[in-house]
Amino acid sequence: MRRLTKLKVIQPIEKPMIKNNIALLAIPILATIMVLATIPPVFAPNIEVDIDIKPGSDPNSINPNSMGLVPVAILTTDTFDASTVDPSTLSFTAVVDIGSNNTNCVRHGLEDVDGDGDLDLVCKFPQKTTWINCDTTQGVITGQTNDGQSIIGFDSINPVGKGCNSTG
Ligand SMILES: [Ca+2]
Ligand SMILES: [Ca+2]
Repeated sequence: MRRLTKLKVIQPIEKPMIKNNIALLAIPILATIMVLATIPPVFAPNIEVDIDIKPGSDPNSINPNSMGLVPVAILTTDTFDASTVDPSTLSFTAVVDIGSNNTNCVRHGLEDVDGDGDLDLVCKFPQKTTWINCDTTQGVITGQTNDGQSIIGFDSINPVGKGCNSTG
C-alpha cells in the first residue's frame, strides 16, 4: 500500500517533466531550422557564366608586360542574361586565390560580341593588376548580378612576349 501511495504522488510530478523535456527538445530543433533557413544565401553556388577573354581572339594571347586593358565579355546564353550583371562588382584575375585581388572593371558596355543576336557585357580591366604572368593558363572573373547572385567564369590565357615560351 505504501508503494502505491508513493506512485500516486510521483505521477503528477513526472507528467509535467515529460512536457518540459519535449519543450527542451523543441528549442534545439527550432534553432536548427532557423539556422538552416539562413544557410541558402551563404552556400548558394555561384552561377558559372560563359566568358570570352579578348572577344574575337582565340587563343587569348596576352603579353604580361603590356600596360593596356584586357577586355573580357560575359556572354548572354539561353540560361543567363549578361545585362543583369552589376559591372561595379566585377573582378578579374589570373590567380587562383580570387579573394586577394582588386582588379575592377574600368570600362563596360553591352555589345553582341559573339554575333548570336543578344547583348553581352564587355568589361575592360587594367592588365597590370590582373597578376597575369608567363605561367598563367586561365583568367577568372567574379562578380554579382543586380539581385546579389554571385557569378564566376573562366577562360584560357595564352601568355606571350618576353620571357614567355609561347610566341602567340
Ligand atoms: Ca577570346
Ligand atoms: Ca551575344
